[in-house]
Amino acid sequence: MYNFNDRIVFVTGASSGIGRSCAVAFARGGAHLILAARRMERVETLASELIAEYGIRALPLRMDVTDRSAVFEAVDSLSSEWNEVDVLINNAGKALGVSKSYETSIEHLEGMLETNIKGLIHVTSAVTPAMVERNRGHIINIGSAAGHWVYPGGTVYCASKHAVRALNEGLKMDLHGTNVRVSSVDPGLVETEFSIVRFDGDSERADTVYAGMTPLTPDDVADAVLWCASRPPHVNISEVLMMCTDQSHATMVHRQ
Ligand code: NDP
Ligand code: 8X3
Repeated sequence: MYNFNDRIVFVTGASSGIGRSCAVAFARGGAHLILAARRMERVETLASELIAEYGIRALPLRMDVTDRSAVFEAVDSLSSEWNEVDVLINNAGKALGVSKSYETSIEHLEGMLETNIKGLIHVTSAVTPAMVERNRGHIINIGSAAGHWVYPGGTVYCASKHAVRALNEGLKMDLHGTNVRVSSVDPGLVETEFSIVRFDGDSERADTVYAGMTPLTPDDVADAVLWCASRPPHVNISEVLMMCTDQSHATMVHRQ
């Protein structure tokens, strides 16, 4: 059990999957949580559950990371109880479709770039200056195996996650000489609502992604995030590339 007593942890995309698991894991460690997502009712319910279960503080925050001014307004208006963020988990993200990029709607292509790249930049730019001022903090980006490899049907999603990897590397250099840490946790297949979103709500098709194999769970990824955040202050984990045992490369998945 790691001790995050009284630390402030800000999770984007806390309403589902990896973000939700991160919220639970850090709450178990005693952290206070800012739970951001567009689906407010979900983060409200999660906040109530975590407060009741772990006796921590939790702040549900309606936030669309693609809305630059809304992100800055939300971060700037955090009260003194909440505005000293110790750990920012940039998790909000999505893939849309598996068609060839030139056969995918431009709205879907832009949706991935807006959320996965610009959304992450918005939140990071809003939160990082106060970390630099306090000379402490940790930004943990949820990248992807898709930031290491490109696979057919994932051109723009993979491009967005390659960009996250570059942002992760560059941000560490931007913060060189400060005590603010930057890490990326880059999973392969994780069973969440990710594929349901990718296939526009078609959960039967989403199930086929994980058929006959044992994917990572969102809790597995949250474990890695917690591990990065719990290293001693002089240790910065740059990136963690993790896949389930059944996955050996982007498209190399062992199925029974
Ligand atoms: P889910 O679909 O379960 O969760 C995605 C989360 O992102 C939701 O909480 C959603 O909240 C939030 N989100 C999406 N768009 C926005 C937005 N515009 N503003 C704010 N929040 C947003 O998927 P995962 O948990 O799997 O995905 C989390 C991250 O993990 C993503 O960055 C994804 O790319 C990455 N990842 C996922 C893998 C997988 O196989 N599942 C593997 C590797 C990386 P809401 O809709 O309420 O706003
Ligand atoms: C999500 C994992 O393999 O579907 O980032 O791209 S994958």
